Amino acid sequence: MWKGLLVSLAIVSCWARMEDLKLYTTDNPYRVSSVINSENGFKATLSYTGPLIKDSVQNLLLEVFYLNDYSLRVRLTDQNNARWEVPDIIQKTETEAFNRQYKVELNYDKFGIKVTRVANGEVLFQVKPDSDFQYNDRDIIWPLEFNEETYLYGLGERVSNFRLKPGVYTLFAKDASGPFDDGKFPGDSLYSSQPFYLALKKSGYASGGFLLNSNAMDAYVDVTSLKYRTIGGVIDFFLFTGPEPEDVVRQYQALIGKPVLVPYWSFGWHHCRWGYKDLDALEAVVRNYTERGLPLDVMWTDIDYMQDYLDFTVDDSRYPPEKLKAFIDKLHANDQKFIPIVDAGVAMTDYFGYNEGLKRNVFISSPNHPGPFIGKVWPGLAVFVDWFNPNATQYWHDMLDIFHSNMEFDGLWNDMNEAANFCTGECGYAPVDLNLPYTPGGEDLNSRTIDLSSTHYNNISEYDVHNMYGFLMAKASASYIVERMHKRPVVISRSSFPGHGKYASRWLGDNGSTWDWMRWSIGSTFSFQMFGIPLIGSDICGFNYNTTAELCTRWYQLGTLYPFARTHNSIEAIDQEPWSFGDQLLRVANKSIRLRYSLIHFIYSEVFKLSLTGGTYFKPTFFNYPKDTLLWETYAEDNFMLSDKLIVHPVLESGVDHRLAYFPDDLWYNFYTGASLQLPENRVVDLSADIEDPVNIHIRGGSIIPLADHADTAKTIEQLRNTPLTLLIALDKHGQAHGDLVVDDGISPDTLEKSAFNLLRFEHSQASNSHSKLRIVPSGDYTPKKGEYESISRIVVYGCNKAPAGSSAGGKVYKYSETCLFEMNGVRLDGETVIDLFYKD
Ligand SMILES: *[C@@H]1O[C@H](CO)[C@@H](O)[C@H](O)[C@H]1NC(C)=O
Ligand SMILES: *[C@@H]1O[C@H](CO)[C@@H](O)[C@H](O)[C@H]1NC(C)=O
Ligand SMILES: *[C@@H]1O[C@H](CO)[C@@H](O)[C@H](O)[C@H]1NC(C)=O
Ligand SMILES: *[C@@H]1O[C@H](CO)[C@@H](O)[C@H](O)[C@H]1NC(C)=O
Ligand SMILES: *[C@@H]1O[C@H](CO)[C@@H](O)[C@H](O)[C@H]1NC(C)=O
Ligand SMILES: CC(=O)N[C@H]1CO[C@H](CO)[C@@H](O)[C@@H]1O
Repeated sequence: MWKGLLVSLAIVSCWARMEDLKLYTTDNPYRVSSVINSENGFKATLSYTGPLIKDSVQNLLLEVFYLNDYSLRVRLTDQNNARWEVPDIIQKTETEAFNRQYKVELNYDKFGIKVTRVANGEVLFQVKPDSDFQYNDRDIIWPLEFNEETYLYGLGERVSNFRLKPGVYTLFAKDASGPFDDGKFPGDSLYSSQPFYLALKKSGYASGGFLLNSNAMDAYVDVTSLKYRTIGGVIDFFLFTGPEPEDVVRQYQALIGKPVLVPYWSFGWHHCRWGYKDLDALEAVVRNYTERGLPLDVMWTDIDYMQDYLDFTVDDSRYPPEKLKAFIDKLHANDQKFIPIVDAGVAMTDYFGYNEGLKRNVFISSPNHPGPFIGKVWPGLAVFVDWFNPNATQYWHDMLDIFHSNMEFDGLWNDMNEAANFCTGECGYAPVDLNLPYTPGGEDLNSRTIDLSSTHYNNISEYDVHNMYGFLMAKASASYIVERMHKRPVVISRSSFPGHGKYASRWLGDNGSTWDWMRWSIGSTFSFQMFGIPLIGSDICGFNYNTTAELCTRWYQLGTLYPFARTHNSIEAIDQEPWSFGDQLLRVANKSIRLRYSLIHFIYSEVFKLSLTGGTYFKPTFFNYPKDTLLWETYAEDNFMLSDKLIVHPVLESGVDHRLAYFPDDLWYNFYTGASLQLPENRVVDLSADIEDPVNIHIRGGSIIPLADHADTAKTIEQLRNTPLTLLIALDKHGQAHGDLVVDDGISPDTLEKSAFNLLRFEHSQASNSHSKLRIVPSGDYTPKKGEYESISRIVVYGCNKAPAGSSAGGKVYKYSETCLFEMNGVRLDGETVIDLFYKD
């Protein structure tokens, strides 16, 4: 692919202004030589000329690839020795760049690279020749300078404000759902490593970057810069030019894989709790839902069901096999699903899970003795599957087969997969001293996890792959569901790594039942949307500590709009089932779940589309209005948008019955009444928010949303596949609107490959003053089953300023203040259709 031509590049000997030079004390010791240019990039050699440091890599190979017009890859590897590189994450893409949106300059004398945006000349990033760039064996610094104030997001996982304040952020997977992370030195770790950032400048232009590296690292965020400091691997850096935040996210997800298609049912209501000690308790919960007329789609079970916490086993005495089978059969007969937990640690005891794993040699090896590494989790001593061993996936699938024959689950919950370990390093041994020149997070990396000196198949070191454990476990669980159950995967994992969303999903972990944690869940959800894991949410009402009636009630109003909506609770906390706090919570929980139900076709369709295009569903409002700086500075995370159509302002504090809400400059209608919002000059509106009222939602002018009829009485979302739809049309100022509906079977794993779905496009436009047209344009090959998504019952128009006079479907018409209603007599949804709507002139 390299043409082998020696073409001299524009040499810029000194970009740095004099005052910048003072910022750096180190002199980058690498000199550039042998630059070879090609159509799709260039490569060069970097030779170390600095003082003798044992660890410095002497000769680096620099490779720059123009991946396409929007994405650039910069690789720096050791020219003489192989180093650890993350396998199998990057999607194969055509290398095509015709109209590159970026310009690359290389500094020769001392290594430096500068990438600017062609459109406006702004610096997307540069590594300055006088920066503290370094490439030592176990201490690599990749310092990015943005030249002006830059807002940074991402770099997960953490509980923090969405925008990362200047500070240090550790990327090392850990079972520590830690406290609020404000970047204080030495940095905090959480369950995942997600080394992707989104950068936003005052110009409103966004870019993004991704360091493909699985070693422990710190990210130093500053006002105009970001520095990655990793303890191994290589520099394999990707730049995305946007220019809007949503573009950046799509460009990133095209690289790491678009989100996996999850089943329709996974968007239903999920119930879970740690501490339901026997089958009777699970049965009582399901019965309580039914008796109270509350919908329930998915019942879960935490570690309680296991025999002595052994993976793949069920405690026969507390969950008698016959009765358990009848319980799950009944769930299935009622269109409900069942998800159990499966933990990472396999008990080191004489049982099939352990014995079979030994036979197939699938466990991670100890650095201290021959045989598997021994940690400790819920069952006591435990060993851990080495996902790099070619036997591992088949072992995992075979074990899940045994489990599935005892407990017919529909999805899997993967916990403790950072991997968590109650010992520091190997139990019974001192942790092996890593003797690191630099320690991300400042704490011994062996603390409460697998000793980093343990080894995997082919002598891969845990040191290099620690951050991938949860991702690889979830991937193996997902492939079980796809390959052996022939269904779309629902795998809710605690740890993740880039590429996770292509296979599996997430919840936000063991949060606390506090107002703060409820608020922080919004920013965390935004982050995971960027990381490509749309099916995510936090435990509604909170996990640790005791919730309160008011917090729980407000959390239902917010949480039933998370992409993944589950209540879950710790064994140590007071009850928080919807019936645990009297009638008010019960009423609000019921109404909130049913509000979600009414939106289910919208939710499903919008998240489905992400599997085709990438992008975000539950997003910061500024993703839709990137030029509105007030939205990113002041109002970034007390509100959110669902797709580009609904804006939500939940109540996030105690003791209030109204709240201030900022709206971007647009046309907005009250979602429930259709009243158009009158915005004052500062566009801040005092919204009433009584605790019994549904959460404040406004629909953006120009949107069409399909609403499920009978959401007020359905027992499961499955029933809503077979009820008519109401189309809600919110007009923009030109009388136009559009929206989508995806129709498919909701479960097949090969829907995308076979194109077995219909994407119905709704387009509303004005034909004359008294006549508008709603065009329904289908595309795709799915033939609905009888009754499925059959008809439109009504069309409701927000912003119609005339009285309706009738429609081509001949039904009755009504006018309520600013809202018009057309009864449609069940216009069928098959084939291309045009519906005429008439108004009195
Ligand atoms: C089910 O409801 C009953 C009656 O309100 C209550 O006593 C019981 O604790 C509930 N069961 C569970 C598991 O919440
Ligand atoms: C929940 O809603 C259903 C359907 O509207 C109703 O039948 C039931 O009584 C409600 N339950 C509670 C507790 O509000
Ligand atoms: C896979 O398992 C078989 C036994 O089933 C064993 O002989 C073989 O060594 C294992 N392969 C590896 C790579 O560990
Ligand atoms: C395994 O890797 C370690 C360091 O990562 C090295 O010291 C050792 O020699 C390697 N062993 C083999 C068998 O390649
Ligand atoms: C939660 O409430 C229970 C029962 O009132 C109490 O015993 C416990 O100490 C509380 N826990 C916390 C963390 O406040
Ligand atoms: C605020 C809060 O609840 N933080 C807790 C989250 O959960 C972890 C345990 O999983 C605790 O260590 C934190 O204190």
